[in-house]
Formats: sequence, C-alpha cells, structure tokens
Amino acid sequence: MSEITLYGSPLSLYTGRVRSYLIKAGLVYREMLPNSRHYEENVLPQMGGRRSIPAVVTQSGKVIRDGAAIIDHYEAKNNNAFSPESPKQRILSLLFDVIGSEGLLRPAMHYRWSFPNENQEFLQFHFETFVPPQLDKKEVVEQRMNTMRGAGRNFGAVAETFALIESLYIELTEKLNAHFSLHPYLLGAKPCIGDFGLIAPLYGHLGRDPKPLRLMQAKAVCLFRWVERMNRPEPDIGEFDAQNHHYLVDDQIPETLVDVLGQLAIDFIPETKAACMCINEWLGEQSSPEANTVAERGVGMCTFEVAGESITALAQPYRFYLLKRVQDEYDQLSGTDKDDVDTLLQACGMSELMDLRLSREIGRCDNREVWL
Ligand SMILES: N[C@@H](CCC(=O)N[C@@H](CS)C(=O)NCC(=O)O)C(=O)O
Repeated sequence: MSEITLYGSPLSLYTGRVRSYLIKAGLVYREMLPNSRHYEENVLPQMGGRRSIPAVVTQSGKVIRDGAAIIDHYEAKNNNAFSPESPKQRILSLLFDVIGSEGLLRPAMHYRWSFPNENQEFLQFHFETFVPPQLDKKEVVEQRMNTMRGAGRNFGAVAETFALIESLYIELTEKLNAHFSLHPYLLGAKPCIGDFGLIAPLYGHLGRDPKPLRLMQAKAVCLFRWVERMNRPEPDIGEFDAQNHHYLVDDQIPETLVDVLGQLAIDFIPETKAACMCINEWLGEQSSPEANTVAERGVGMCTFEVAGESITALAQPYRFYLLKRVQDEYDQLSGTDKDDVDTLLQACGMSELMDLRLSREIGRCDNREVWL
C-alpha cells in the first residue's frame, strides 16, 4: 500500500499540528516540500486555489488541504482515538485546538521575526528549501520572508506590542511548564485533539527557531519535553510515575490546566470579541455573498485592549470556523454536564466564547473554507 504524502515544512506552524497527529496515530507518511513539478502540476490544482501547507495526498490519492480537515479525515477513520469522551475534557480539547491554531500567532511571529541576530541564518536556510531550482533563490527568498514579516505585523506583532507579547508568553510558558511537570499531555497520559492544536505554534516556531527554543529549554524544561514527546511515536513518558496511556479518569481537569487557560484568555477573549464584531459588521455590509463564496483569511483589522494596551490585528473567519466546533459541542450539553462545563469555563475566564458567534456559518467546499 502506498504511504501518505504530507506536503509541509519543518518550519511551518500548521504542518507541525498534522505531523504530530500522523506520528501519534501511527500512520506511515512521507513529508515533502511543496516545491516539485509534481506538486505544481498534480497537487496544487486540487487545493482550491490556495497555496498553503499542510496538505496531504492520502493513500487513495485524495488531496486534502487544511490541518483541521486532514486531522478530521484521519480521526474519523481512527475511531476518534484522540477525542476524549467526557464533557469537560471534550470541550477543553476542542478549545485548545482553536487557541493553539489561531490564538498564539503573535508570540509565534514575534519570536521568529524580531530576533534576526539569532534566527536569520536558520530562517534563510529553510526559506531557500522552498524555492524550486529554476527560480532565483535570493530574490524569491527575500520576497517571501518579507511577506511573512508583514503577516506578523498583521497579527499585531509590532514594536509597540513586543514587550506585552513577551510578558504574556513568558507567563504562559511558566504555566504550561507547571502543567507538564505533572502530566505528560493536556488531559493526562494520552494526547487529545487540543494537544495537536497547541503543538502548532509551540513546535514549528516557538519550539524550534533558535531564539525561542533556547528560551524554552532554559526556562521551561517540562514544556520542552512535551514538544519533544508530541513528535515521537512512543508515549515518551519516562519521567512520570504513572505509565498508563489514557486520559484522566472521571472527566478530571487539572488545576494547572485551568491556570493555563486563564492566562490564554487575557488576549484570546478581547481579540475574539473584537474579531467577531468586525466580521459580523463586514458580513452585514456584503450584499449576501452567494453560498460557497470563499471565506478569505482576513476580512478587516480589529482593535482591542489587552492589559491596558491597544493591539490591532487581522479579523480571521477561520478562528470562528474552529470555535464553532466548541460551541456545537457546548450546545449539545444539558443538566449537570452543562452546569459543570459552565463552571469550568467561568474558572478559565472563557465563558464569553460560547456567545461569540458569526451571523453566517463557515463550511468547506473544494478544499476551501466557504461561507455557507
Ligand atoms: N488553516 C490552514 C492554515 C495553513 C497556513 O496558513 N499555512 C501557512 C504555513 S504554516 C502557509 O501556507 N502560509 C502561506 C499562505 O497562507 O499563503 C491550516 O490549518 O492548514
């Protein structure tokens, strides 16, 4: 049987999420850079007009673009092996998937692009590997690196916010470190969908680029060990007493995880509120886009306050595409399950998220996110 081809890069945030899933699910894959003639002629045309990584070609030859769609595809085949079954754990798993995928772009971009002395040579090497042989490497690399620097600014990583981004990130690493000193993964001794979301920024950028890697190794060893663990096929939990491979029993949520979410809420909540308002306003101004119109990565800039400082960032519909999964799960709850989840979300400072909904739903068509 042929293997799965994963088009991605070691440097890529979103590739890290899918790679880790494939590794932990025991799926045989081969990673390729998206720079070959075969990719241009046979794979790209099936990606809905968006040149993004990761994309996979499945064993049966189907092309899937987008990390969430790829993981959904294999999770469905895999009996939902990485989706916990109890209510609080299910909600937090999906919540970490959103926050990991969309909520840590500022530190990921800042620690990559604001430290040229430490990172330049490393980044230059990787950007060169993307360039097909027939093109002028120097020119293309410079242009692509500038585009990504610009993307960082678009996510709100500008000189005025650097100090705030760093202080939020350092506190987050301390809280994650405290959690991973007690538990191998977010919800116990087995990774969940939320771990795969969270590894996206914490591997490709923050756990691999020279500047933030050193920081993590020096200040947050247990977090660094989780990053390693997420990229290994075996459980890699030697330092823990308990050697089981399951989620915590009785729907337990460790206090350390509540602390992590409380920290993440500091900017995730104001940004999500502002983005929700901005996208809904934008939707209101459109003359009812036809069903299946592509939902672009950003529809405008929104401004919000974090710890007394103002941040301006791209309002991204994709955040709400993933958040809807948490909200759908939440909407199915009733009775004590709902009460318990409400109490938990309150303790994490995340309750407001359940009400932040777009006026139009996002789905997928031809490998793109679209307005339904
Ligand atoms: N929602 C997509 C986002 C993928 C994405 O933005 N990937 C980056 C690299 S980490 C990329 O390809 N950027 C280039 C672009 O979007 O044009 C996913 O989760 O796969």
